[in-house]
Amino acid sequence: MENLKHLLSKKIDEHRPRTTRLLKEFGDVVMDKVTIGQAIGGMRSVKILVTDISYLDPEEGIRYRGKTLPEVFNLMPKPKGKDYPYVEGLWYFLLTGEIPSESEVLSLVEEFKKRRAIPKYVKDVLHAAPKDLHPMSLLSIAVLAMQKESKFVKFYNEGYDKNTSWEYMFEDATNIISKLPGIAAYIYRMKYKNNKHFEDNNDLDMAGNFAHLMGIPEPYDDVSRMYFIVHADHESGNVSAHSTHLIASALSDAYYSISGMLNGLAGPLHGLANQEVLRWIQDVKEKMGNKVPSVDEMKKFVWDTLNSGSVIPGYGHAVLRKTDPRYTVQRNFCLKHLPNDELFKYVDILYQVVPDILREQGKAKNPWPNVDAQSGVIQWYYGVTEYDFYTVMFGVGRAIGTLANITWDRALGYPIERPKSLTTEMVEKIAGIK
Ligand code: HAX
Repeated sequence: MENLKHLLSKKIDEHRPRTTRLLKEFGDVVMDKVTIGQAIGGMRSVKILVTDISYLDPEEGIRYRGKTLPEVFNLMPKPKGKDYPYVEGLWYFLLTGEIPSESEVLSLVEEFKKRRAIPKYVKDVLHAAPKDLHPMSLLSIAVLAMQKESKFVKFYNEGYDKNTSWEYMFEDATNIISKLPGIAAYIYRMKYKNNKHFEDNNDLDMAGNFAHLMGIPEPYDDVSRMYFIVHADHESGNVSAHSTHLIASALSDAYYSISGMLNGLAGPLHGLANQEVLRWIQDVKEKMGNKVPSVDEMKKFVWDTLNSGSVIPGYGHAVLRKTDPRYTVQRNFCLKHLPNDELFKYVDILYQVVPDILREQGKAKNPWPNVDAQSGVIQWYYGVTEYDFYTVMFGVGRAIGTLANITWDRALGYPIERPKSLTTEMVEKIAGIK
């Protein structure tokens, strides 16, 4: 951990003059213009945020620190005999941009183990919540309950120094990531498995221990490694990443920021889409009397959904204009591990029919599948059939990227966010109609 902090400190020292120079010497250079359509239409495509953790190319998809997902999977150290890398290594990589060595990852694995115990009061809070509360709300509440642990708040209250404030954000962030998988598994077992829990297994890495706490055998540990890594980051402008950044910009600590991030992720147009996909497929299955539909039957079901005014969950994207590489990674996993699974066949037929239908309908700018179209199928196959829970695991993954981002926000001294708003009348004047 000291190695990681030392390297991060060096990277921050090297980076700061770049940001300072851009601000001081080039602060007035125009990066983009804003149209009325963008102001009213969710600020789509306005170039207004700066991050080096990941970049989303509309045609190619996500790159973490300049590397594609297959490159990340290939280059990062893996536990012996496993197909997917240590998730702990991703924390190192996203923070520093350097692929860690095996010993660097192993020291981080040990550090995460030291930090992963869940405070008893968090469990008490979870048990006190209404029984029918959505697991995303439970996760958000659990994170918020831990806010009293914030090292950043203590540092702020005892005399704040902008220069070193990132160190306290980094501490809080590492604590949150270490604890989140255990909290997620606790919520799962509390809600769906008669409140029967397992103890942490100290021989296991973060994802291995998560699979163990969920009570699901191999290769679910590898599924979890893949799942947490593909969901970790998707640039800064999506709802979950932007909420984290926005909340942290008020010098709110990482607990407040991640709790808010989870609330944004819980929206059906964002992270909840993966549960919606499963709910929707179950609906097709029921209507088809449990048989795999023909292409024509599936086309009819897709059109019926669109004509009822609903979106096709798992398809479309605000930035991407091609099949999401996160979809492809998971599709390849399915082709290898569950090619004959019935739900996978449904998803496969949807891949054959939905893009053409969305193109024919002519509304969606991107007719291709996104990350959420495929992920639920894998979870279902390994026994996690409670699809309300899928976004919780998305949230555990997403915390890694967003926490790396706000650690760097503090390091680079990003100020409080405060865009300007206008009244409709002012916009009408700009449009020349008033
Ligand atoms: N099915 C039906 N219609 C769709 C559609 C879909 N999958 N995707 C977009 N459209 C529609 C939009 O609703 C919009 O219609 P209106 O003009 O009537 O409002 C129109 O096409 C233009 O939308 P867009 O510009 O292509 O897409 P947006 O940037 O506005 O929205 C969304 C992007 C991802 C929210 C959208 O594609 C959608 O609702 N998809 C389904 C839900 C989903 O899969 N969400 C997960 C996205 C990935 C993610 O963030 N995961 O966390």
